[in-house]
Amino acid sequence: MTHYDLIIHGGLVVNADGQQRCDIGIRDGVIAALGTDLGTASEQIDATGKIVVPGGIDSHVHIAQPSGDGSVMADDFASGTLSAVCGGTTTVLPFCLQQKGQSLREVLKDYHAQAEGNCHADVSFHLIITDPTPNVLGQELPALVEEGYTSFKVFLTYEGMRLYDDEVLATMDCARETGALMMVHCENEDAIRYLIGKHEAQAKFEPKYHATTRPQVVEREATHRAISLAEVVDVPVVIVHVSNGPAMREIRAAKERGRAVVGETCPQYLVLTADDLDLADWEGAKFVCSPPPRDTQSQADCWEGIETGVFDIFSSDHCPFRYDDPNGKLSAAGQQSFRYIPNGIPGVETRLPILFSEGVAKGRIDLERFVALSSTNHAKLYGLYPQKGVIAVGSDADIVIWDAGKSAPIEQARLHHGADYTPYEGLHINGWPVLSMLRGVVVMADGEPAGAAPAGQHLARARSPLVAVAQAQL
Ligand code: DUC
Ligand code: ZN
Ligand code: ZN
Repeated sequence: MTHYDLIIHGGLVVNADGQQRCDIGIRDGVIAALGTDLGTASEQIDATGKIVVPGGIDSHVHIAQPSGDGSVMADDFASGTLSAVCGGTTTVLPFCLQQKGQSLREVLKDYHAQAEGNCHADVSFHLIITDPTPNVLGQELPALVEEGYTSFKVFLTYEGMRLYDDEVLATMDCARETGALMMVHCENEDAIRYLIGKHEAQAKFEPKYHATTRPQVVEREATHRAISLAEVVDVPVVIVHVSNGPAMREIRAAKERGRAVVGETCPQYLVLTADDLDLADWEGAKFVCSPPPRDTQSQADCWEGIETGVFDIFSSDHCPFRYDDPNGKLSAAGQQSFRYIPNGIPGVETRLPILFSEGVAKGRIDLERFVALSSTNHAKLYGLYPQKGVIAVGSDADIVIWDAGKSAPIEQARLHHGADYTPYEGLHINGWPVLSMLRGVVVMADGEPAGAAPAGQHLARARSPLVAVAQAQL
């Protein structure tokens, strides 16, 4: 009789392409069998009445990312990845931010040193390119793409980090040459700077003005431009953290023209609005992120994007800062003006409960779409499939068990990130992950860390199949 290290019994096993009630046999951290009457096992988990899905993949997180203004991120790799697994996410893709003048090797060395031995989830890095010198584009990136760093992001906003259009084109050309995947943060820096100047001239400094200086149109224009520049070079492009209907429709139109454009949205654009930035006593600072949360119409438009397939991936954009902290949202400068409030909110642990509760429990998406948006599409897009993103024989045993009947509000006291607040405090959630497993080892049980030593690994990634398709078409 076949023997396994572990069998998960009786759950409803859901993949992006279907569901079945079956047992899962796991050996050496890998899924070894699916079916019934599999044999014996050293350990058994009863998942009767529960939903069993591939471990979540969050392909957009920021961990231990330095900022030029002295603010300090609330999560290091230990707390950020522990928070991830407690929320049903077993693989994260954080960004390594190149500072101007820095070599990419230097950047990676630093992030790897911080991550090594500390991660509770598997990790694979994207790069952020802020200084696309001939050496970076001609030497460093091609070598790094070969080594498995197969995606990079550029900013169209933030003085000191944004790229100008000619630099974006050159970077896209490098992506095309090397077969890497480009991600773009789409907001028009010049328009934002103009609006900030006007606001400050009128002594408008409160957090709520973060939203009015970054209106929808600056995102829509930059989204249109990023898609157009990608068309000039003829590369696929990922438009990250889309917040509203007009930007969503730019992506839809491009897809309809046959362009390889992928849209990503995030929880903050489904359940927060700009009104949250208007809380008294500077509490609106807790919600400062870019693009900012919009309005209820934008929420509905983002849902439409999810339901109709304009958005292929759902990520957290976890970018945590403490609130009541001189290195966080309430820094000396941050209390003076919205423009200096550290930009980003925590969310790696709450991403999937929000998508499950607002999406599956409310009947907006089915379980298969939940799996696609939370795991499978990330794995496919970023070159991790089928090692990750699917419950199949041969795949890593990264498995999460969900209890659709567990009902409780999000509370800071129950989260595991390093931030001192959650922007989703009190949001009622129907359906919580109750067990997370990374390569066959239980890392979270009943919402709490299971006490396993940090065993997360860094994953070198294959090229995105999207790039391969685009290259084959040339
Ligand atoms: N962009 C991100 O992707 N995350 C945080 C801040 C930002 O501008
Ligand atoms: Zn961004
Ligand atoms: Zn981000």
